[in-house]
Amino acid sequence: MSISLKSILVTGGAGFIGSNFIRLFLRKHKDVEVINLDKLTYAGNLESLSQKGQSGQSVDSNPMYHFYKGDISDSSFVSRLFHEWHFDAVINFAAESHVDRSILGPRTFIETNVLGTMTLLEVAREFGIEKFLQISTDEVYGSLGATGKFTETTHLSPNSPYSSSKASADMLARAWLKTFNVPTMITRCSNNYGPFQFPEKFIPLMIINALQNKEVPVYGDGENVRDWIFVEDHCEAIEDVLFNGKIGEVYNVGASNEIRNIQLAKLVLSKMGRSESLLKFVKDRPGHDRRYAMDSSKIEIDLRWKPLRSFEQGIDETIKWYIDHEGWWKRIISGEYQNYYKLQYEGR
Ligand code: NAD
Ligand code: TDX
Repeated sequence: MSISLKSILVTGGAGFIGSNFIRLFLRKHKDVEVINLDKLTYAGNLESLSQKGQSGQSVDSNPMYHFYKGDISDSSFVSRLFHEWHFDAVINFAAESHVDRSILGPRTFIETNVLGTMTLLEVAREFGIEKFLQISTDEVYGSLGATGKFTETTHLSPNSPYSSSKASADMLARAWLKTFNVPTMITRCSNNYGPFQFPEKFIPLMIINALQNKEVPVYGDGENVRDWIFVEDHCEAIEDVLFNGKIGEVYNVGASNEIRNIQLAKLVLSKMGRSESLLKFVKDRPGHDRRYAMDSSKIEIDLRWKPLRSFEQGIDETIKWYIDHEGWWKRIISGEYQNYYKLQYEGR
């Protein structure tokens, strides 16, 4: 069912994927008000919305864009926003998103990813909306062996506090549709990479460490496989699901780019002209999922979405972006992130 929209609530829009989504959405939909609700945790960065995009305009100078600092778990705050804006749709990106942090401290993952999602669903139920899109992940399916791919009917078997909180949110989205008729849909995407990704995630971490001639930590034997997608391809899939997705459906999103971590690390170092001697094998992540691979044929057939970037193009563009935006990541790594980095890597 295609819908027409006047205003949408985007939660977590100051994060990596949310900020890329808002930029793309405002470029393509000039008559829709976009309201960004973000708590600005360590991962939220308003600078990601103040940088000029392809159009030469920054998101935060666009009159159709509005920012509110707040917590998706705060029901009275969320209610006030709904009251003010009468949203047609909600896209819930807001989450604690880093697996390693969920191992160090799971509580905020449950508070935001589970209770926060429930709060949004409850308020959406009270006010009524056309669509509620829950942004989920391939990690809810657990880990694959050497062969096979996740489909939308694969059993959910999350293995980390992060993925179990995301699987819980997916179940809430399902239950609020079945029980209360809140019009939910879910997208489950594979590993994203691209501009504005927080430097603790593998690809930006490697690029930034290589730029500084620092070691690149590879967990375990480096043979874990991730299925990488360029962030704008994911954002376009979300846009397609928002307008044309069917209520109650789950859509897997991936670009069929399975790469072993060690192979990826060597590729990034070689593209950056750095020696493989920077690679450092470190203690493995507890419960580290071995392999992810997505079957995206449903969204490709039903909504005619397909990824537009090859991995080669996307990784070159990403490396260039981090080289050209040194100020963006240097301001992050000189702040709170320092403490996390020490906690995470000391003793590995
Ligand atoms: P991110 O960590 O970069 O951004 C998360 C954003 O949510 C931040 O701006 C943060 O401030 C905000 N936030 C956190 N708690 C909040 C709260 N209680 N209330 C309001 N805002 C809050 O994450 P990301 O990589 O952009 O991921 C976005 C979404 O996509 C997440 O739901 C994640 O699970 C999902 N996802 C990510 C990937 C990936 O590879 N990064 C892949 C598949 C799905
Ligand atoms: O320093 C590192 N060394 C390393 O070997 C880091 C940070 C990661 N890794 C490995 C772990 C994973 O196998 O690289 C792979 C990718 O790690 P992350 O970038 O931390 O991503 P991942 O754990 O796969 O989760 C990501 O993709 C799915 C996002 O963080 C999630 O939000 C998303 O749901």
